[in-house]
Amino acid sequence: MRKADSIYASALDDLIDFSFDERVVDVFPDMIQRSVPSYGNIISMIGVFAAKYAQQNSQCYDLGCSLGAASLSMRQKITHDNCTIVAVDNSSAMIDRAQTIFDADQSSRVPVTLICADIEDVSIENASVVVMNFTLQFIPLAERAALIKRIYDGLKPGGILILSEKISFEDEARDSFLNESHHDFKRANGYSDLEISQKRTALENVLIPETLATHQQRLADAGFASSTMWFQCFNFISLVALK
Ligand code: GEK
Repeated sequence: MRKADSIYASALDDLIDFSFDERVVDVFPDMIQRSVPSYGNIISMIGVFAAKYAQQNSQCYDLGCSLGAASLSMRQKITHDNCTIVAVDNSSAMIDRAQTIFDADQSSRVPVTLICADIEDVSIENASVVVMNFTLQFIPLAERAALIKRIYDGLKPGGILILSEKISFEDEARDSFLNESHHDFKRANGYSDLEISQKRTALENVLIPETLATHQQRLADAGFASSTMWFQCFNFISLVALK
């Protein structure tokens, strides 16, 4: 059974910045399902996109893989020969737990290599699909353009980047309506006002959202031929950028 997330359920004297530690790993599947609208559908669609865009003799990357849900989804759908998945996260607690999940997964023969490293230190090469499912938002702003460019350079022609992010809106009224709607969604999933506000404080310096226009301009600047928003719910979006 999924262990319930109650990390922010009681008042904490000292709200330190959010980190993906052992405590978070324990409750991560519950936390992300109850916090990210349509998380399960997004994961399923990553598999569907990978089935279409993965290429023979290439690599698929899952950058900021957490417990490897996107890699599992890709693994179950990819049918191409000699296609491998490289899943990267800089939280050793996440990678250790993900390793036990993949060791137990018999659903496919597509090899998955789990790497505990900063995304910035991992070279991206011979890639047909790159996934950043709610990860770029944790990368320092000043480093995002270079990372996207490196991903573009590492993709083969016809390859895609699937980029999912929490975003902000220039229009203040729209921004607060969608933020509030997201908080309503969390309330409906059983989070209390205290949990919502403590989590927001803990994420404040860690998760930095940007506007859709900023993301799309950065993708265009890197060279992507197109970027299409295929998913939006509240302030959560996912794009497919095509090389
Ligand atoms: C999913 N994609 O389930 N290098 C490597 N990993 C990082 C870095 C970095 N610089 N910064 C953050 N992370 C997953 C969900 S969660 C999103 C992604 C969320 C990792 C961090 O350790 C965490 O596991 C992940 O990115 C973000 O589809 O929790 O909102």
